Amino acid sequence: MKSFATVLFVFTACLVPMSAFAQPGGGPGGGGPPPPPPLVPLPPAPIPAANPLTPAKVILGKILFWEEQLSSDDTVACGTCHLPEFGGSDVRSQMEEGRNPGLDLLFGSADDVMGSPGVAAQECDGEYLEDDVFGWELQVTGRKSPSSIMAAYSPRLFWDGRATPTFVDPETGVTLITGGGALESQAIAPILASAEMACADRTWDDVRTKLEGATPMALAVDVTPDMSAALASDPDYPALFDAAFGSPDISAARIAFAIASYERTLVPNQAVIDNFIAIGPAALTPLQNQGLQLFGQNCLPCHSGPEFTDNIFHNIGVRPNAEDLGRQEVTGLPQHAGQFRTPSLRNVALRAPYFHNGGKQTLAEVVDFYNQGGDFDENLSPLIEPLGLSAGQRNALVHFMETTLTDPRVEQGLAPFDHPTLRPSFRRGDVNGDNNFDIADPIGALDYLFGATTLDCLDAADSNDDGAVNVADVVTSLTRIFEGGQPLPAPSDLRRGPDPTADGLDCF
Ligand code: HEC
Ligand code: HEC
Ligand SMILES: [Ca+2]
Ligand SMILES: [Ca+2]
Ligand SMILES: [Ca+2]
Ligand SMILES: [Ca+2]
Repeated sequence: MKSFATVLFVFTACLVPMSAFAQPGGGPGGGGPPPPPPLVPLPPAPIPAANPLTPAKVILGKILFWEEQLSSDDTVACGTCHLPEFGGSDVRSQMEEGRNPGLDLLFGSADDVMGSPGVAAQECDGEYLEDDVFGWELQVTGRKSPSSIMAAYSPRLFWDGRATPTFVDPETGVTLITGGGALESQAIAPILASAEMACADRTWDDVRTKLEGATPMALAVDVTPDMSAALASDPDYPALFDAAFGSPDISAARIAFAIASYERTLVPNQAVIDNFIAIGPAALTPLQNQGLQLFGQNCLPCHSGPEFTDNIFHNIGVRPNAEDLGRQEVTGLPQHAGQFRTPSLRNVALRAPYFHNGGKQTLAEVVDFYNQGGDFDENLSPLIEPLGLSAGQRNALVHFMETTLTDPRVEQGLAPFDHPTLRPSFRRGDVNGDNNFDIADPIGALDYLFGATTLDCLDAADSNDDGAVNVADVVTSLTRIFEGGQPLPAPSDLRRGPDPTADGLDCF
């Protein structure tokens, strides 16, 4: 057990004896490290003075965050990769479509990363490009998407911290925020990043022109009541920017200010652990209390405080450093090799797979990883060493993370975590939904047409995209399979994506 094994969550909100959390035989020994700060209620997210929170900015930011038209080809919103129901991250990281081949560029080897599909490589005139790695398919990010929820609490963002507290306007070069602006610094990155939302060489002029001509939320289903109210009085983007900033001009900095303001309102402080913070151990079951004690003994100082993170960088031995240098990529310092920012553990149960590479499927695998002192030891943090936990202790720790850290509003997508439904994504022609387009698909369509089966995604069966599924679609598919020619209509049989032409067909 490590030297701070006796360090506990100090609990001050009510008079609980320290022994309630002490490891048997432990106790505040002389000369040890200082105790961690007390587990106090989660404070509001910090707000930089240069970007005060206003309702008009927050609602504009919420609309922008859920706006698929913010991407070059209308297929990806920020929320596509950051869904509350998945803890502010992306369930596609559990699926083959979320696989990035990693450093060796080979799919299926140990350095693969389970990330998030963004847009397919494309010119800004709309022509798709064959990418060296992903071909005609959607490009996939090289890291797992960390949560957009709780991001407001970190002075630096991204796994490597490259989004800095100082926010510089990318269009003018003027420093607009001198501290506390990591969310603003972060928000401008994906909009011009080609793996995430952008065509090649996308500019802020492109983004501005697009938003000026767009009808906000035109592609969204189930727009939230607060969005509808804002759109009723300000039905286009210039009007929404006018309401938020006092003039209708759209700029990168204003987009960033609005999105950051929205993210600062996402405070997930209604988990079981918050009840514990309010009333003490009576809020927890015995197993949860045991898990909390083990957590206090083994997972601090890194996952500390009501944020459940120190927001700094450690190498905990997830992968060989050469695969992803992490913090060293930002600082250039070899002592930072393989260091990544500690994620908040709030809502962690919703967010599998885990770590910057999405390499662990379950929280039980994560706990086993810590129990053996990490998987790799090059430049390993001295805070990581084998823990010697029994199976029962490991189970209690997993149970604690699974059952006390999730805010039910996040899990259920309730306000302020509510959002429109993004359009379902499918591959045209892929009738059986196995993510391949081949002869099994028109056969499946015939089965459907002769009443032998039902289909989950009728849009996929509508091979010619005329809004109806019939024998003409079977012919279209067979022609494409046996004679080649043009890909099927967008999103095409070459890649997944939403249906650009609304119709009465359902897709789940
Ligand atoms: C295609 C998927 C994708 C899209 C689209 C996307 N993100 Fe992300 N997001 C990621 C990934 C992957 C990372 C981590 C990248 C890294 O650390 O290098 C990330 C990181 C973040 C972070 C930092 C969280 C942290 O703890 O460090 C925030 C905040 C965030 N994104 C918000 C947004 C916003 C706002 C948008 C839209 C403007 C957006 N994202 C669009 C995948 C995406
Ligand atoms: C030395 C600091 C440190 C200690 C001690 C530590 N962690 Fe972590 N934890 C991190 C860092 C850093 C990451 C991200 C590492 C990465 O992805 O490369 C992380 C990631 C995680 C994740 C994945 C979260 C996600 O969103 O992907 C979980 C779960 C987790 N830790 C739980 C624990 C538990 C349980 C303990 C105690 C047994 C523990 N940690 C101890 C620093 C630490
Ligand atoms: Ca690989
Ligand atoms: Ca198929
Ligand atoms: Ca059809
Ligand atoms: Ca259609």
